[in-house]
Amino acid sequence: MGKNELFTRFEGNPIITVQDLPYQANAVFNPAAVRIGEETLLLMRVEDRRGLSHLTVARSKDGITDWHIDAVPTMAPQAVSHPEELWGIEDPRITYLEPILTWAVVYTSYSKGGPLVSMALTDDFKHFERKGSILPPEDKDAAFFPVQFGRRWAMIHRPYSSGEGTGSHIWISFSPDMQHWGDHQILIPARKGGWWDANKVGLCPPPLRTDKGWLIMYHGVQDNASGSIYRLGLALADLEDPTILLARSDEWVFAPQMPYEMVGNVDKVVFPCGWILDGESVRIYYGCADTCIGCATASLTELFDWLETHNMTAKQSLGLE
Ligand code: BMA
Repeated sequence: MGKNELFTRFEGNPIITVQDLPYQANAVFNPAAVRIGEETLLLMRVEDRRGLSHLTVARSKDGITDWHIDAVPTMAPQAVSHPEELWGIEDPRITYLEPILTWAVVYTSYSKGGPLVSMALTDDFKHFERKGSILPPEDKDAAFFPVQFGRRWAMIHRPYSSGEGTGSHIWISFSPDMQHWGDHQILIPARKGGWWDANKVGLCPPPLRTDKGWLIMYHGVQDNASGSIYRLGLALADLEDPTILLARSDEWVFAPQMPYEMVGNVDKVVFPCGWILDGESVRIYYGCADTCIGCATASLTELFDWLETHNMTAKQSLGLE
């Protein structure tokens, strides 16, 4: 890649394709990612040949090669007990909930009424304790923060509003019990006009805790004559009060460029649902064109340096037409 690129793609990309699955499917993409001991675990969205999605686990020692993928879907939709999962479950994000020492998987359930936010808890990524729908349609791209704020859980999500003068913005909400959510407010608005993130924005991986604040990676959608382009930008929220946005990048930081990102089931999409901090290095795991999975790394210091010189505060962005 050019010398100004902050992220370096793994040269063996894509790291996982549908051919790597032990069973037939249409596509594997948009994975959540966590580190458990020495192992990297991906919870991947797999779209079957009916067009419906489920979640499947892949594990690897180095996080890049030699993936061991579950022989059957790890978490399949359960439409009988959970009718909101009728048309599948998609795009998981995983957060380790430090106060209760367990993993929360937040995912999109594709219900008859539209996509909504669902949640399950797990200790082993084999058994999932479903908590059902936690936010109604249309809402997706949600993830928990790992800690509480004033004894309340916090979640970022992306409700959809189609009315004129509104838009699809990133919101933050709070809950005393993980089930009932309130104090909803916009955290990162979609911009307008020609901006790369004018038409929609949505959280990508869960917020990442750093010394400088919660690092947020989000996708921005730009609609043009040939369709939509999904690119990635950065933002930073205050550690103590994540409703305060400290920074937001003006430019995108990662975009579809390689053939496997440009062409697929949905062209020109990069869509990470997980990232892993390894010392100074951040590794994103992303869906490529809704078809396969790629991996890219960046230096955390370089991301912060870049964000400082490309910072456009929330206030300024809100004022932009
Ligand atoms: C979004 C989500 C993602 C998908 C993307 C591009 O709305 O549904 O799952 O990768 O569109 O198709």
